[in-house]
Amino acid sequence: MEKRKTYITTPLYYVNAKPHIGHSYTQIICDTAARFRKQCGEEVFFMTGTDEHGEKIEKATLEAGFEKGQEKKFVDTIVPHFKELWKKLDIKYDHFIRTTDMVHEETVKRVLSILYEKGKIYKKLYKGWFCTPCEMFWSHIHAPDGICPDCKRKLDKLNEENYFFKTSEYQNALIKHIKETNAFILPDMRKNEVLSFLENNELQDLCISRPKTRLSWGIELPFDKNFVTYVWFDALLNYISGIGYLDDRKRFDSLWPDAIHVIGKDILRHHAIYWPIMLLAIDEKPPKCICTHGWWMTEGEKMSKSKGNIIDPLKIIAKYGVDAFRYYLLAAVPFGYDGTFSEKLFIERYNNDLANDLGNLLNRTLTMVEKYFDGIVPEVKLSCDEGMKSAIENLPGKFGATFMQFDSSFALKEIWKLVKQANKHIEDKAPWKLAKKNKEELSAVMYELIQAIGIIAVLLYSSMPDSARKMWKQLGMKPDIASKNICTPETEKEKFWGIIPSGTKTAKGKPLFPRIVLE
Ligand code: ME8
Repeated sequence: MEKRKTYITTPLYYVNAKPHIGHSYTQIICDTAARFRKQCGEEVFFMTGTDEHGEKIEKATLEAGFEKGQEKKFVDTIVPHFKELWKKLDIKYDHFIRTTDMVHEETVKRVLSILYEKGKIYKKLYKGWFCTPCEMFWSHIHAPDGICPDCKRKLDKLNEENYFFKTSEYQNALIKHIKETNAFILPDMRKNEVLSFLENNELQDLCISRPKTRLSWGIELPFDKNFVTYVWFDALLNYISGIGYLDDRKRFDSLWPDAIHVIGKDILRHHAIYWPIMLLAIDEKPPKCICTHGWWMTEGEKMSKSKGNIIDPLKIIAKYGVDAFRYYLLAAVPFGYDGTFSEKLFIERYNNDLANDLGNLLNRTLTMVEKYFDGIVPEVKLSCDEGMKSAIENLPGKFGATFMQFDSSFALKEIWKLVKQANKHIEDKAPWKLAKKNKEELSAVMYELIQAIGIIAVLLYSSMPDSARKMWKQLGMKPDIASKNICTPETEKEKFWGIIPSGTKTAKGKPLFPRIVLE
């Protein structure tokens, strides 16, 4: 059997338009989690991709001037925009899956056949509400006023024969699973939301088809060529089709037990209700964790392609750099909550956290090591400052505990506590005065500051890979920072003290975070 690996996924984004800050956020969370877990010695497989079938895409194809039947040609023009942005954002995924990939289409057909043969899929006439933008059916109980409970747009009336999946049979099994599985849905407020929905509503069977008379761009049902598969039923299966469910069971078994889906709260119900039920119905386990973040808003509204209020991440990156952008998204909002993106807020945080706090600490310290010790990290004869030492030794543990739960904002705050403590240490000790009277104490202070920056760089690597690498280089360190193992047992935490050995030749470079001056 292959060694077990942590398997991290993003949603598969619709290719009806270019990606924006919201999509970037999910990608950055996943990339950061994958990098950090690798630093902790875990093996990780990180998958992302695109959702390419369904009504939205068919409509976008025609709007882009392509003809009906040319959907694949259209999506082929959009996918590179996603890949280009992920490259610019320094997103290191292991596999990019497209729902038009052959192995995915075959997997969807296989699962449909299994469920059909098991008697879990049946045909009936559907009369009721349908939300075209969300591709969701709504009963009169959930939408008595004809407005979509999710996107608040007007619903369409539908009267049509379709295939349904017996979702309702699994309602109790799912409630049990959610209650009994620790950290299945994160954060807790989302778990409670799902449980309350399941405990207060009778699940409706899920419509899993669309008649070809209405939609032809999709995967044909293996048991009825007059229908294509509902786009969500198709897309959710990517999480297993991409890791060998159909063609490489060994690989699948090594990855599926530790599957973590990172999603936005808009698609929680699909992931926390329909998806686990689909898996239970084919005798597979639900994923290990569904990790749900909030929304980026602009002017009080969710940023979304269909509302046309998006901010282009490429413009922000071009102006301020990729790591500043990554840092802002990861630090500004506690995991699970909504955040407002504005350039003003971005600049404020950049100037405070990166230019003032971190940038100053790095520049001042390296300048002093250069000035007082010819750029060489000094030997220390005195006993060191216990406050600095214990803050440095305890930081990785504190940071890791929250970071593993995806709370990057909280975890980064822990780093900034040390940044501020180190800056205060400089003010308190006034090395420029020590230089005149006490070289031994000066050595100790410089050593302490360098150790603080060393551990800060290592812990920042997953969030700001390029800047952390540059910090590491300025500290004079040669081996790749990505390979610096940070999850050592509690008993070994003193290893973090001395992470930058005495005698290392530092190499102060250009300031990493120059202040942004508003015109
Ligand atoms: O829903 N704030 O694709 P999608 C934060 N194809 N995150 C946001 C966001 C915002 N304003 N807008 C989008 C789909 N996102 C389906 C998924 S998965 C099997 C199928 C992010 O292109 C967030 O991760 O509409 C959200 O869940 C996802 O993009 C929706 O992307």
